[in-house]
Amino acid sequence: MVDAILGLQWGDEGKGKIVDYFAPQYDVIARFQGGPNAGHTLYVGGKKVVLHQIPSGAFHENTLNLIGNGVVLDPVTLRKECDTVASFGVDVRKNLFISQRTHLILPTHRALDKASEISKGNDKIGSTLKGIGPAYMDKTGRNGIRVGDLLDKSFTTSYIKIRLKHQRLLDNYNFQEDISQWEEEFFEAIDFLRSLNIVNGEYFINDKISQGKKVLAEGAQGSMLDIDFGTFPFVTSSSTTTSGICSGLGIAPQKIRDVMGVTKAYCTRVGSGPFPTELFDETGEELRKLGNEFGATTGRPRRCGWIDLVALKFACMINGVNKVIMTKADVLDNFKKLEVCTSYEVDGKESKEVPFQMTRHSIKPVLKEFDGWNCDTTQMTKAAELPEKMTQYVKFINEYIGANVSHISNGPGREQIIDVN
Ligand code: 2SA
Ligand code: MG
Repeated sequence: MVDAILGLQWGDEGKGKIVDYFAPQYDVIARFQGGPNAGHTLYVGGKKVVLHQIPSGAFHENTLNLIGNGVVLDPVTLRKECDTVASFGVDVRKNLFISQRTHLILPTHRALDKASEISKGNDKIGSTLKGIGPAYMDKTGRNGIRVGDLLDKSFTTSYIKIRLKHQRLLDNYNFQEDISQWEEEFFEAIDFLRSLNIVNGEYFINDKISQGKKVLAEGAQGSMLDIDFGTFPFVTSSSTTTSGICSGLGIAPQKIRDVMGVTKAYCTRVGSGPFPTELFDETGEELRKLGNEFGATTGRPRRCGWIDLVALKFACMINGVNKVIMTKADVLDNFKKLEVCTSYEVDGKESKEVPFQMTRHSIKPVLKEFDGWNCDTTQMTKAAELPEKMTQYVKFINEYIGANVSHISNGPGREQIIDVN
């Protein structure tokens, strides 16, 4: 049996905290896509930890963590992160497993990411510059190197071959950067990676499922950044939606039970691309300040706006979401008025659908206003304590998207989450 937790917006919905909260109910937490572009923030014993490569179950003693084949892995980031979690007493040699089919991010992938972004000028994607796009390009282009290849004698030859190929591309971009330091770190990290549990991920996960173990698939980024269903080309390069779980772990669709979608009570986006409900005024500024909306990986300020129910309903449809977890509801505690987007005006015509190409249309959000609840909800622990106006706000969202809001998170702490079912 497999359940999933994934983002329904443009990432940063608070998946890390939610995975950490549910982790004790599972035996295995598995990442199925993305890479060090992810920034999953958790609080462990009051200390903030941001995970990029290691699944968010790392801090639970009896939970195994799998980096699946659908992930792209930067050995340097992984190594640093292993040191971080080890400082909390976690033994990665006992609870971390890596699929041999996982593709590696090479130093030249990072350089290519940067070169590509520079070449795009104002049209840049606003990538995290972690080498994600180029690494996935080498996977689909059938050039990449996989974790299992590290165990083979031919690894260095394959590395030199692909590096030469990349150098020609970088020359084409006229991009120059000394990556010798990165390479040194990379090879040290490769040696470290060889000492970890490299497994046949498909058998690993399916064996666990047949033994009756419970698996939680942990998504990174969000549905609107999906390579197929997101706001292309302003997306990431992986399948962030439910379908990515099957291809990114090697499990059959019938094995997936609950799909828990995470959404903020408002909306943010980091990087370029369309964002119909974006606020450019002091309300947007207030959301950024109160919500501490800065990239967990890059520190970039996130763009902020009202919750977009058109996009949220679309994400629920694509993912087959049956439970919605609403995070950062407390960030709205002090707003007198709230708005939610119930349809788009696309080229002057009202529509409740996400259009094929958001960028080519002028999209105006049609907004419905709600009264704010204007009280501190951060100490509340039961659904019955929640202010009536918040309940109304959530009820409206619930009915619109046709999925059940099961939990409301009212602060960053592990204990700040309310079961509203
Ligand atoms: P990339 O690096 O190729 O995946 O970038 C492509 C687009 O995907 C966006 N993206 C993200 N959006 C939100 N959160 C992400 N993770 C970090 C975080 C981001 C950060 O948790 O805060 O620290 O800046 C993430 N990763 C990728 C990215 O902004 C591009 O729009
Ligand atoms: Mg994040």
